[in-house]
Amino acid sequence: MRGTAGPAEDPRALSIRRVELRRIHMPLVVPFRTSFGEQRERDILLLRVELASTDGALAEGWGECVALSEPSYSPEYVDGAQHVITHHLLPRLWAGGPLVAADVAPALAKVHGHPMAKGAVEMAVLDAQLRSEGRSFRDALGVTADRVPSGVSVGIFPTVDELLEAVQGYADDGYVRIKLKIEPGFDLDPVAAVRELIGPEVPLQVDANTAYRRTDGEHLRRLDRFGLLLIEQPLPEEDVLGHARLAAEVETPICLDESLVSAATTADAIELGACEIANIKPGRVGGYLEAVRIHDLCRARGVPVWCGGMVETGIGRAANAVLAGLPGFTLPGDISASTRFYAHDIVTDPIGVVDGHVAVPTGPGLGFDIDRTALDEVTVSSTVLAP
Ligand code: NPQ
Ligand code: MG
Repeated sequence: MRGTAGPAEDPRALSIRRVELRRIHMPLVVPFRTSFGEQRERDILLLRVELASTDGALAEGWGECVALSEPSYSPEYVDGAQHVITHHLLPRLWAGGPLVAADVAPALAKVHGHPMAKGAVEMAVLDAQLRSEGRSFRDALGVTADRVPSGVSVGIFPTVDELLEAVQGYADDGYVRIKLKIEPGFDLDPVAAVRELIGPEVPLQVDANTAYRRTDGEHLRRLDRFGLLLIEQPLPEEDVLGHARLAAEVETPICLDESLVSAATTADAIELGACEIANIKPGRVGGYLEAVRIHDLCRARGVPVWCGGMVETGIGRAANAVLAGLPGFTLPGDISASTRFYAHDIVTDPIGVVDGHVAVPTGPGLGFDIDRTALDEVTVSSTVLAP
């Protein structure tokens, strides 16, 4: 099941003793509307793994699954992720013996798809492994940055006036880059109004979440006049060729999000001319280790990358802030303060924005500490699994 650099020889190899699958409901401070729908709360699956080293020491690790409650952003959804983890992923890991985080993806490779479910499992193992070694994710990745620039993603509003009010609030919070969600019928006017509001210098970009069609090139070219950093995922995720044609037609750089499901698809999209900038979301690509590989290949090809967000809790937000410290992340990410979405986070030291930046966590593991009381308050179910 595992490659030749097998865990049998790896002194860090750990056995999974127990896995707790916890579902939490987190209300959003304001509804968040995108071209695929409006969300008012987040239904999130967390994994808590207990790993035992050969000398019997136990380490705990947490993973956050970024699947939404419905398959509207990507084919995965949280109930499906919980099912595939329970019935297809964990049984493969139980069968395989001691492991390190790098063994997880190879052990799960025979399961097709389900990157968000796989990524959550790998994340929990990675967190536990690093904690057992007393190491931070920051040190493991060789990140030297102490902080990373923070961007904010702003939803679709019923009126442009309401959008402007929201953007002004985020500008006042200090975010160094604004991303507007767009869709046909809510694009040119809101972008023009926001550009007018914030002035020509503030970095601005848009995200369509697949809402346009190949025939919309002429329309999207009208966005060129607003000096946008990028247009994110205008076309359906399968339409990589359409994005390549659009990139030739529109001056504003085309950035892919939903289309990039692995390092291989990213490399191909770049070669095809469809991906001038890459949004890297660890969950979407099967985990943080694949995300690092995508960072590396984009860097080698001179393609700028930035860290996307899935409205994570403090768990995913901490890990994303570390990842975004890698040198190829040359654009501000969707790593906003926890308070952008949540009144109460489930970690003791939620990500905050100071001077337009978030601190890169330096603590052991992925760099967060769970606030057990806060976590229990939002927990709606818990299932414990063991081999
Ligand atoms: C994106 N994220 O880049 C996604 C889409 C997304 C921060 O814009 C609840 C409500 C959860 C809306 C997770 C951002 C969501 C959500 C992800 C939108 O495409
Ligand atoms: Mg996006």
